[in-house]
Amino acid sequence: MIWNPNKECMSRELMRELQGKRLQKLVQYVYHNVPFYRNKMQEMNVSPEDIVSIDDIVKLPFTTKQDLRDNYPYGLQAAPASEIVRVHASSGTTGNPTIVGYTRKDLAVWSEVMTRCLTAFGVTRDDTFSVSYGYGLFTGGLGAHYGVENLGATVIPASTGNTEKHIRLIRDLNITGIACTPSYALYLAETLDKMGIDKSQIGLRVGAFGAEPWTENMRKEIESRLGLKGYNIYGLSEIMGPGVSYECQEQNGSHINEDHFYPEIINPDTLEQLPYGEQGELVFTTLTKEGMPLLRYRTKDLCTLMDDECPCGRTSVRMSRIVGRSDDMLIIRGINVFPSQVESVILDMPEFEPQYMLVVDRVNNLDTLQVQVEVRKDYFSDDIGSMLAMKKRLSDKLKSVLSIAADVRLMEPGSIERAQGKGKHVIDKRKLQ
Ligand code: DLL
Repeated sequence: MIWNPNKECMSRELMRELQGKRLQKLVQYVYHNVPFYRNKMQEMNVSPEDIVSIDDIVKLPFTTKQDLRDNYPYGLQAAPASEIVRVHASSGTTGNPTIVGYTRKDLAVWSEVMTRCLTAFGVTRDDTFSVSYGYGLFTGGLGAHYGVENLGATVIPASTGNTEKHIRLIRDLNITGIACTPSYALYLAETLDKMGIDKSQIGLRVGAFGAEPWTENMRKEIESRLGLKGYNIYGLSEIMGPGVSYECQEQNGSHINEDHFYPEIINPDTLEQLPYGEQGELVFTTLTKEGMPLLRYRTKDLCTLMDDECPCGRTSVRMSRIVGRSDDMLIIRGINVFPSQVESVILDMPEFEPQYMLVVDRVNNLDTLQVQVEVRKDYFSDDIGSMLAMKKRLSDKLKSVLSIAADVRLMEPGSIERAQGKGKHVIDKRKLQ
């Protein structure tokens, strides 16, 4: 099923025309309402009249997270305060949080794009759907919530926490769908085991997983443990929240809601736009947003864009999985390491739980990488020989994938802290020194 074929299946030509028109309007709007953008454009000698088609987007300035911080809290807001009906905030680990204000129309667009996602995942009015992203300042909970209601399915605003009670509700209310982070989905599976409930006793059939990077192996793991089909959903608060892009039944990349969020890939060093198919940093322009519209926002997320035809009938440009964030990438002894590479290796080996932590440190001026990983109960033993052999198997695989040696620490099942929201997989002690 396709929620809005008019937009999701629009011809490429008409879509580009629509994007061009919307960009023109957007540039006029921010030029006249956001001094930050007016100043930037004047510095670059660009006026709103220079923007005629979507290809002119390259003439416009970029926006970074730092710009949002510098203009905290409302400096980039374009709509008057009286038009803002909701505010979300994304917590950074450092500095000011990012504040995002939404007008009534922004919220309607958000519900619409979320409904497109849920429909692509196969959710219908007959489903009972648990939203287990955190509610509150985080966009996950309320963003997904209004999408489910707009679709006409029944929403259970479970949020996170209280997992045993949640599992009883999943069983007793015959909940068929769930939206949560992949980390929380795993935690749910573990709690099911602990409670002695088999997946055949619950009716979950579809999961909308996102808010953090995850791998194909992680998908297989969650699917087999919860007995559902898992779909990727992507988004970020600055641009809207969940619902920027979504997988269809083909699961060959995520369709971008391009009539609202215009994607580009750039080389993060030269800032040049890259052609489809090349990996780089994802950049979005909000084509229709009123509250806090952004021009060419640098997400720091690394991926590729694809515009080949998708058998599902949607014509929108698709993005690959996020391979990592440019600020998540660890440089260890000069080599680029992404936590997702380690996750892939671990999940490929039946001996390990999908629970791991990378601890990076600097000892005698040399970077060190320790990989802590939990051994599954059935594989954990007192036999030192077999444990050492297991450790060596993992060390060898990591070495061949990462090109650097990692010090593997085998941990007891259940010993690494579980996340209910976004998982944490890296402790970089070099930054703490
Ligand atoms: O995480 C919005 C969201 C909520 C998306 C629920 C999907 C589901 P932020 O807290 O602003 O917003 O974090 C945005 O999370 O730039 C990515 O680095 C990462 N991210 C989000 N979805 C995915 C995904 C929400 N499907 C940041 N795969 C983004 C990989 C993701 N990374």
